[in-house]
Amino acid sequence: MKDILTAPFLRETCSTASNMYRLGWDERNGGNISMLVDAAEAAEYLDLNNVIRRIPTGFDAKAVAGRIFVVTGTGKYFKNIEKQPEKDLGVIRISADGSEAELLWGFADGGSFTSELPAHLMTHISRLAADPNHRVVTHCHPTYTVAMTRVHPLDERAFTRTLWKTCTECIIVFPEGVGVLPWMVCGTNEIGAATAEKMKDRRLVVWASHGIYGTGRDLDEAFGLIETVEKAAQLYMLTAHLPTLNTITDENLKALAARFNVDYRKDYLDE
Ligand code: 2HA
Ligand code: ZN
Repeated sequence: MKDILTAPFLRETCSTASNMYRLGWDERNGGNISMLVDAAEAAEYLDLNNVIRRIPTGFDAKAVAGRIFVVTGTGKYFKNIEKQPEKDLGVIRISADGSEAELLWGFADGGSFTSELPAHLMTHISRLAADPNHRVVTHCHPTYTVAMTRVHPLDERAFTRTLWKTCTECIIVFPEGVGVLPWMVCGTNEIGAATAEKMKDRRLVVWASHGIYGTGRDLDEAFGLIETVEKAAQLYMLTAHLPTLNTITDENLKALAARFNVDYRKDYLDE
């Protein structure tokens, strides 16, 4: 059996958490990460028959029964994950009936998975239906994105258009646009279901006055999506109070989409 502390799925989760912390997106215990791990890969590092503890999921997660995830712990600080992954991360498998998480490794101080597990698992279910190669869900509190939700209308079309028009990369990186939820109580099945609904045809959902969810086939994709939204939101917040002399027009956006061959959300641009 190989040493799990050398497993790429664990090392990449640690380094992503550190990056997010250093960018100021994960104050205190803010943010969470979950990533699907192939059973064959997990079996190189873990005895999959050895369940350490069983933790109720709190909702019906049957759609991902038997799937294995590495997931951040509740109350854990992203700042510390790289130094103590065995306490701050867990490797869990969803039980056959979807009601329990079977702990296979981690949460060594008796801890549990993130309070946002419903939003994570429901989002995994939505994204897997859209893309069988989907693997990662990340949540964090990027400063300018959250600031933007305080001063910009939360209408998804308007919010996406502002981001697309703020810097050139946006329509290429997230042509499907961003979903936006009004403020809701976090950590609940309700916000999980609302997030997952929007994730059926998007990889990004903003939570007003809270943060953002980004998903992808790997940690780089999920991280890069959030990073691109945050860059645009920063540019917006730096300039929104000044007269706008230049912008990216709808015609410009169509030309970009054609040049980079991206299937953008057509009704988000004017005729
Ligand atoms: O885990 O970010 O949304 C702390 C949070 C809750
Ligand atoms: Zn949060």
